Amino acid sequence: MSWNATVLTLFPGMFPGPLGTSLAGRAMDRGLWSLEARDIREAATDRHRTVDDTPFGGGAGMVLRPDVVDAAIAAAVPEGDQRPLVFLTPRGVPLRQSLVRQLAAGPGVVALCGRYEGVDQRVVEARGMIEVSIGDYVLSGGELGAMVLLDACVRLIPGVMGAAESAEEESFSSNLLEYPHYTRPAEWRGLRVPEVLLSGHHAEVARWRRERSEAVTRERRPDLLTHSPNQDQGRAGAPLYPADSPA
Ligand code: 6GU
Repeated sequence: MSWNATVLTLFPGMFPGPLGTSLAGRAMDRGLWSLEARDIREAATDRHRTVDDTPFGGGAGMVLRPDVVDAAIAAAVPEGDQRPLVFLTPRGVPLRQSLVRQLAAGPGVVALCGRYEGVDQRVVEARGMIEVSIGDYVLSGGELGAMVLLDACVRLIPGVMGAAESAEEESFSSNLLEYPHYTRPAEWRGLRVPEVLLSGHHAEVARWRRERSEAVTRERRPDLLTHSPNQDQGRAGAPLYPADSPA
């Protein structure tokens, strides 16, 4: 039983892209996960292979048609498929490690990549899609978002990371940014590694790291230290797929 990703996109040639190399690529070669990128355009029915149309109500850009997107999903997703359907869009809920953990623990994902101005909202709702954004900036399509989501999930699949890359202490596991890292040489261009790290006192090292983590989090991401509703995403008792909520 491996973890399976299906990506629906107008640009299937963008995949596997970076997911075919490094940790994710090796894990794919080892059969720990699979990726199928499917062209949404193959679900178009007219002779021009039309996938989009102008927005009702006017405005710029084009919108992916609900019938075409629905047919693309039907063709890609077998009856009874238990995988959640994730729509990558800048108007989605922000992607967090809590959601990544839950998706990684399941059977895989079906990822729909938006292009143009968007996707007709009726098919988004009719298919119960989870709308997810990877950050507060605008990308030209959901493909890079899908790659980010998949990379984050794949590294958590059992067997993908060795002890060397263990995810236990890293940023966001504890809602803190990581402490800084140092290696040899102990002095470089006159700059010494913090002495406590050379001391061999494990308890003092742990205390120093915790203090540095808290300081850098206060400085760069004070929002991580205060409660926000989205931090409940994925926690016990909280909904896996929250409805739209303010950022
Ligand atoms: Cl998932 N898609 C696009 N087009 N823009 C984004 C995004 C996704 N996440 C942040 N910006």
